[in-house]
Amino acid sequence: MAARGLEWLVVVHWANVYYLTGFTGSAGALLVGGEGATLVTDSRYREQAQEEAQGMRIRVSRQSALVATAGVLSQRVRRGAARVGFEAAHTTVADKEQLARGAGRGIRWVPVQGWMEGLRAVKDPGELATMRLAARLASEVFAEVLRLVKPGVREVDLAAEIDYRMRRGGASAPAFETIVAAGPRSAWPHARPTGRPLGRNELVVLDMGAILRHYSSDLTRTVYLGRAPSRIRRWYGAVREAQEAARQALKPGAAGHQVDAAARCVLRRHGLDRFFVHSTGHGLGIEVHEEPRLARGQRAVLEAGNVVTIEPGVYVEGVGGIRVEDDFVVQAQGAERLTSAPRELLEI
Ligand SMILES: [Mn+2]
Repeated sequence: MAARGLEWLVVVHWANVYYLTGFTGSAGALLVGGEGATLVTDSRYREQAQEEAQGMRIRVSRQSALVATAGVLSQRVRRGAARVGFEAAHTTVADKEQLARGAGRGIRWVPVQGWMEGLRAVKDPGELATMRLAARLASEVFAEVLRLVKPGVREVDLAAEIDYRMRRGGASAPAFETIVAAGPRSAWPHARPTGRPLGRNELVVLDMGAILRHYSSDLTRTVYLGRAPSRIRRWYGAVREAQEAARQALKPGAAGHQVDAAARCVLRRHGLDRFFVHSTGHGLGIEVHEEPRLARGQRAVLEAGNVVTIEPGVYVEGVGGIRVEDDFVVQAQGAERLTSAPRELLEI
């Protein structure tokens, strides 16, 4: 803030507010500046804020958190000419206008981007311990649900079993809408489960993640119902090889695009790169998609303590898709895998 000449900063994105304060309410803003920071929220969250954001200055308002934040600013910025930062990626145009109207004249609004996300990208030992548990839960649920994967079972039934078991295992929610996609629909990377029953000789993609103690996991496995034809085995082998190449490229000092290229290069050698329609991976933490990104054009350099997915895939229209996804911690001595489900092609 000092480097950018900011006297104040308004943090509104829930994940950043949680990271900085511990507050999990869905309506709150953190006003940083003056002699410290103030968590501003509305009267629904009085007790929750006091319990979760201990040791912080908390201001509870009958108005919305945004209006109250603007009110605090208007009182504190009396002489005018204050520079106030706001989260450009998370403040809507309407929110920004409301802030500016309530805070009054004399404020210079400065858009900032990626500050808290940069802090969140490097996990401390406590966060890593939590993420190991979240990854273990997803792996255990996969192992349990595998017994239920058989012809005749509907995609929605399996998705419900996955969600239920994650919750029973302590998850507050799935980290995203669980994907169970069979047959030709497995070629849709983000298919929603349907009432369609699984059939014999089909690929099934299962993509699941748990939010455990506020941190996410993300795990994908692909199974084959029957004895896989040689073409499917070849594709699966190439995807696994691509994942392994990316894992080896995953180290402090490597750029995100280099890890992506390592996976893409393997699939190109197998003539499959045109079927790999998304990026190689993404950061994981309080949000299921966060910094750093493992994708084309990502020049940012990885650091020890980053947690990322590596999830190459091959999607062939009309035939099916294969994706294998695990979660890794970037470490100097080599990436640590957090998810533990078996990675060989499972034929059921
Ligand atoms: Mn993912």
